[in-house]
Amino acid sequence: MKKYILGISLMIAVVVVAIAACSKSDSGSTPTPTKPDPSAPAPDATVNISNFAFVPASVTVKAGGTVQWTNSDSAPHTATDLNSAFTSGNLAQGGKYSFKFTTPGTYTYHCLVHSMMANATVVVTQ
Ligand SMILES: [Cu+2]
Repeated sequence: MKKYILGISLMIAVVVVAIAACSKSDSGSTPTPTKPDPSAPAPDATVNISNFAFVPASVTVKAGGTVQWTNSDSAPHTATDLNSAFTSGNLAQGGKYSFKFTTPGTYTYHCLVHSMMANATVVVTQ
């Protein structure tokens, strides 16, 4: 009888140790956040292309500021200025494009692939 109890408690001890080891390895495998590329300057404004829309539809930067677009859709998109000041070319999903705006003004742009996508703007202040 004593042997039986000893065996049970030993099994419980093994299970407890296994659970402890498991939860320990879980906390150890917490994914580290992806670090931004240190060689790329941080954008002054970002635009997400998502669900066939530029989000936000208008961003404002100071002259000399950089805007970065990221395509979150599986469909390809472009960010193309109506007056040809800039164009991203086709961005695949996850693709990024940055443009540095040196001249103040309002830049209206659209997607060359999807004419039904609403225009968006970049406002560049002095
Ligand atoms: Cu598009």
